[in-house]
Amino acid sequence: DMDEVCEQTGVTLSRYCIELANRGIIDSDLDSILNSIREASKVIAKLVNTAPLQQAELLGLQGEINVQGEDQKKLDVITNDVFKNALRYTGKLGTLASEEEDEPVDGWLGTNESEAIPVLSEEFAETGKYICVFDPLDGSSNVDAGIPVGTIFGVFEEPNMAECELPEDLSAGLTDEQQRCLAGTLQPGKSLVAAGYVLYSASTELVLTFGHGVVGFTLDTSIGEFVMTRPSIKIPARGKIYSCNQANIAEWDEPMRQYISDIRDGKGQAGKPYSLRYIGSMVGDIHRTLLYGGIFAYPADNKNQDGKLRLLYEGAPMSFIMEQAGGKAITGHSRVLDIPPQFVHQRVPVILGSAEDVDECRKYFEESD
Ligand code: AHM
Ligand code: MG
Repeated sequence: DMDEVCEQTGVTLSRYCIELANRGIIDSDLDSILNSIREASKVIAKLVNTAPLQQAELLGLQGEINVQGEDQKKLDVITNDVFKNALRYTGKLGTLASEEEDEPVDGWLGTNESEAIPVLSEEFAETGKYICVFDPLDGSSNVDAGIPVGTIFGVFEEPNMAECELPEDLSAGLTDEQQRCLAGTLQPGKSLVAAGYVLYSASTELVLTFGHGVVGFTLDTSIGEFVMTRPSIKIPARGKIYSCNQANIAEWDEPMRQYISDIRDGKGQAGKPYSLRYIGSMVGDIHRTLLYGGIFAYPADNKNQDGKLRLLYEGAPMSFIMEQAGGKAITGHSRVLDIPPQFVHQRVPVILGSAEDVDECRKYFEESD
């Protein structure tokens, strides 16, 4: 009996998705994709948690790298395979694009990883209706030091090809199928139908939106289920914390430099100095910003005109979550969700967080025009 079980465990992520499907808010294909993401996240949580143990086993007590150690796969490669395989077997996915893949790949057969151009199988073209974009293990350079890392994902619906046109330089030389694959992937964030992240930290947190607000779940490892812990996440209208790699301040655009030094010195609208918190792991920094309020930024700088973070599978999903929680996400001048990507691994400057904080920052950009 469902109620009896839930009295003991709370609402699990799978029950939550089933209920949304029953109410027609999501369809069964999207439910099935979320199932895969949920299962993949549990495996990744386990891999991240036990990474030092696996490492120690390979190294041996003397700390000498043995034969296996040399061809040990990197965790970001393993987690990419975990995520990809989990999604592949739903049969509901047309295309997937990952930080770890050069080009979007066919989610069903998945045999085209090494090809420069994506190919869609006939078979799949009939079943796949969704496109999933993801970064399987963001901040993976932190793993060895036990610092939080995360998975970020977004889901698009396959667009009506009659309505979308690829720019000529992109479509040149591609078959119709290939164009469809690429056009389906290069959608602006405002077309996302779902987005979320998983934070692997003191606890494993899964935060999710289907465009009707933001919900948070925590992995209960004793039963192996994500259980709802935050039924409705709303970011405070203003915070007291800013989060960015301030070591780059000399490289930033003038408005950003001025804004950050003002809030640091208590010269901003709040009239009090802000605190700085920066993990250097986007999912952790954004999770804190979402819960406590404030602002997170990876702005453009002299060396990187588009910042560092990727639009499709980092900037856009996180911006969608932020807006759904009542926050905002801009590049400086424009809304992140409005930007149509020109290529899969495109970077984007991001400034996101509490609505009042982002508005205050945006003024600095407007005044600089
Ligand atoms: P990665 O995709 O190579 O792991 O890099 C992304 C990470 C983000 O999690 C984080 O926000 C950013 O890089 C930190 O960069 P920096 O070290 O330049 O501050
Ligand atoms: Mg990344």
